[in-house]
Amino acid sequence: MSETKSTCCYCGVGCGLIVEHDAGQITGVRGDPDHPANFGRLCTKGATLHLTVAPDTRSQRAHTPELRTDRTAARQPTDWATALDHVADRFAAIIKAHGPDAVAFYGSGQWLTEDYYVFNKLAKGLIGTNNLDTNSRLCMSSAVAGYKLSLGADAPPCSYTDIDATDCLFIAGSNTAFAHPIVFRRIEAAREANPDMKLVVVDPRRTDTAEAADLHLPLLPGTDIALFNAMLHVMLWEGWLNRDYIAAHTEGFDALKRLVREYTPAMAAAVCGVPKRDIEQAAEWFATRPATLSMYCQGLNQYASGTHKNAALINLHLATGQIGRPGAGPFSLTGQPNAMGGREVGALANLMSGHRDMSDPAHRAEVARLWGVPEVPATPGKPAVELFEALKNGEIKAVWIAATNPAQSLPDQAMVHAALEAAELVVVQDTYRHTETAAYADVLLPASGWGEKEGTVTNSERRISRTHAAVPPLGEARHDWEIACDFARRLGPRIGKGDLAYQLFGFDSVEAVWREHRESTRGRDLDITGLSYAKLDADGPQQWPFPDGASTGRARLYEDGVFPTPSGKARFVATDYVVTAESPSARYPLHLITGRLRDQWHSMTRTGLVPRLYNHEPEPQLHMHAEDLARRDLADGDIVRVRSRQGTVVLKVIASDTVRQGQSFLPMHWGGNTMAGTLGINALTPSATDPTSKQPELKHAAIQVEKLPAGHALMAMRRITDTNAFSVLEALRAQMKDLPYASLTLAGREVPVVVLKARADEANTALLDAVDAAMGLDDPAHTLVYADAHRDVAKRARVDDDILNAVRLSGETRAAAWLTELMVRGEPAAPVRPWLLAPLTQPPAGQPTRGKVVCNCFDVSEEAIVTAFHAGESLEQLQTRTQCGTNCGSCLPELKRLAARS
Ligand SMILES: Nc1nc2c(c(=O)[nH]1)N[C@H]1C(S)=C(S)[C@@H](COP(=O)(O)OP(=O)(O)OC[C@H]3O[C@@H](n4cnc5c(=O)[nH]c(N)nc54)[C@H](O)[C@@H]3O)O[C@H]1N2
Ligand SMILES: Nc1nc2c(c(=O)[nH]1)N[C@H]1C(S)=C(S)[C@@H](COP(=O)(O)OP(=O)(O)OC[C@H]3O[C@@H](n4cnc5c(=O)[nH]c(N)nc54)[C@H](O)[C@@H]3O)O[C@H]1N2
Ligand code: SF4
Ligand SMILES: [Mo]
Repeated sequence: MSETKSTCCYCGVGCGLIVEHDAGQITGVRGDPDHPANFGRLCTKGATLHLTVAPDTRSQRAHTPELRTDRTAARQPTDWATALDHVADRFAAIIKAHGPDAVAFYGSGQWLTEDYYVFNKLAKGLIGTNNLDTNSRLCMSSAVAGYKLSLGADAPPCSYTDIDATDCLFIAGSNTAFAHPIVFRRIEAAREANPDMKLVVVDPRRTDTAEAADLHLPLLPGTDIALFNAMLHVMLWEGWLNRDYIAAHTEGFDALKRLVREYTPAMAAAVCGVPKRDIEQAAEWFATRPATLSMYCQGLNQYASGTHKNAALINLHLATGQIGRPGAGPFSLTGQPNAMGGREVGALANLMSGHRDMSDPAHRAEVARLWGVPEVPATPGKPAVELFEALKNGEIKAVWIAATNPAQSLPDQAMVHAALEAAELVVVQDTYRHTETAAYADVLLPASGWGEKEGTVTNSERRISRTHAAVPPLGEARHDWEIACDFARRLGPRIGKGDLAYQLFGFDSVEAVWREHRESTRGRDLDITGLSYAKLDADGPQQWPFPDGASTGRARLYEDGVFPTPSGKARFVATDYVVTAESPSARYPLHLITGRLRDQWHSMTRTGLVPRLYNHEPEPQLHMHAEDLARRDLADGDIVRVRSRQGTVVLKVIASDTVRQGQSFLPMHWGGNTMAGTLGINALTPSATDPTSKQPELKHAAIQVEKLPAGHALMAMRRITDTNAFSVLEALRAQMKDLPYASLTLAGREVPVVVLKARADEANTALLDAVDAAMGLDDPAHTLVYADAHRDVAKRARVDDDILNAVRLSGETRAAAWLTELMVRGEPAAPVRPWLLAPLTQPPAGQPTRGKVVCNCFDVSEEAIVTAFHAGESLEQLQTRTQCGTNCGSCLPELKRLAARS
């Protein structure tokens, strides 16, 4: 067995890991004890990475290029030369006929820095269009715009070590416990070491992060600016401001002072829906604790007021001088593993390499000189949402999508799907082939993925880590940067730039790409000319800036109070609060909030392959307050139709005490692969964007909820020991598209159980036949059958060697939950055999149900934990007995909450 150091490809915490592999197969992962982001820890997602590349998942990988020249036909496997020549022909023809802005690239914060660099140069340098945007537009663009507006440059000034040094941690719009778990482990450790440290959490929902807080401000969605302005009002009134800092290092305070005069705590209490004294308490701690660190993420960024939400929070740091010191500063948590790299490379439609400014002719000339091209285009390209709108209306004719799944993750999915339908050419470059977007690809290009890639990534704290390939790319997959170079050299001659293309894209290694990027940072705020691959390998990950001659990177920026603005001073931004793009109304009375689950990553292309990652939240569910359910005559577990102004989804509703009355929550992860229809949950979200950052308001919509009229219920489960679970999923997906309701997920641990829940308008023999075939229930010799034609009830089950391996219930599905549980556990079926096809809601005596799995590492369920607490066991005793929460720690916040409540 061999080991290779690399990084986790999920969140922006940027944990280092050690990949274990044997004969070209990755067999395990563990945290890298030497990596300064995680010191050996991994969360549930990082710790299961090897399972996303297990042998049985290979059927889901893109192996070979695929091509179709006829839209109505299926793609056929082809070779790289044919695929790339075809795309080059089409791109060249479109560019000649309609100009370079008729093509576009849509990339990803999951690219390595080198991948971004080459694609950026391809679009902006060779083709001459700024139509290159990425999913970071949905993620960090308001943070970028906020930093630039307030501080003059896009540079998060803090480090993870500031968590240990702070006296007040102010978390706004971030569910750190779920979305940046290893940062949350550090927060827990820091609070243990310093019990005086205050934790304030600003989030409409009572998340696990909020549950841990000393003070939770459950404000109404979108109202953060009113809260921050009121906190400043209190600070002013109480004399808690740092007048010296304001005078020496900032400008624009007077305008802000005038503005916040009207933001009294009473006014903000009414706007935000939180008690006045909590606003005063938050202001006091923020201003008067020796060091205050804020952490924020999509609860600020993903609003049409996202840039100003960021700036309003940074105002508080500037007014109190809580910046540029240990434990103090505004710390935007990056979402994706390398969104930071994309910012450095300038891989957004309005950015340029090395934090240069597209509107500055001198900066454009510098980039043109670096690349060796006559000029780079001056007009910003189309940001994500506009890019897809332009595709829909024909202004953009061809799109190249890489390492992102826009047919699930963008807002207003009806528009996005129509755009992909309307495009003349869709190229999709992905590691996996089952994404919602790949369904629209005319050309599918197989990319290497996690564990196969060589290069660099930058995490939230500006720290650059090396990724190393543990195994070669699967099949004919190639690295993203290589695909871009090969394509550029094919396109060049076709658009009269043959020699140039060879000059620009002659990189002979990934390191050659990186060295060119490094040169683009010389003399800039993010200067990394003192680094090399060799140095990063020898000395470990380093923070930027790290200029030539430096011995270390910089842990903290702005310690001297000098900011990269024309005056050298930071800027206060006076901004009023604005309501959400969509306010609740009589027709759409509920706030809908979207966000993340602990164990799923985005559109689930990878985490969705791992059965145990469904155990914490098993299926698409709308979370609602019990009173709101009661008012609508809804019960926990009902199937509901959710409508917004944009669209409709149908899913299960559950009662939850994490949302306030009048609000609801939907995880962002569920798309057309897991639900009926093709659009997923972003059918509901509006395409309204922030005017500065162009980031869409993905966090919020206004909705109505009503019970789905009863139809014909269907439920089918298959325990997979004899075939590939993913081929079963694929067969079922084809069946569920047109159903009024469907949920298609996995359950289990080592042995996956495929779970289909659905409603049809009426009993449907063709559907049942197809489901039975997929579930292995079509062999009469091995199938128990029950049918009551009179009541339209028909059931089947299959037991092999006393193990229940498949069930299908049609017309009456009461026993579904305990049957699924029996299959997950793989326990003998004999004791319950007479009842397998009976209409029993509860299992016959003696079969406990166990509910959701809280600790995924040691497979400990909520039921078991609550039972133990009720029996008087302490948290420590429980942990000694079951080990729950002692490995990755992702479930610790929940364990503590369950302990506190019993
Ligand atoms: N498990 C997991 N972790 C991830 C990811 C994942 O898919 N799964 N994705 C990664 C990525 S790319 C990102 S961008 C990050 C996102 O990380 P976070 O932003 O922390 O995660 P979210 O759950 O999207 O949203 C955070 C919180 O914002 C709250 N919120 C909603 N509206 C408002 C508001 O108006 N004001 C305030 N103050 N709060 C509000 C929501 O209730 C939610 O709890 O997570 C990263 N980490
Ligand atoms: N309603 C709502 N919508 C949201 C959000 C929300 O909070 N609410 N959050 C938004 C945010 S912050 C984000 S970041 C987006 C994320 O949305 P997406 O980027 O669309 O989501 P992913 O599922 O991460 O898609 C990444 C794709 O890249 C592929 N991939 C992985 N590694 C590689 C590689 O090295 N090369 C190539 N070529 N492909 C690779 C994966 O298989 C996967 O298909 O979703 C956004 N959408
Ligand atoms: S916190 Fe989890 S998902 Fe994020 S980088 Fe670390 S292991 Fe990966
Ligand atoms: Mo993100």
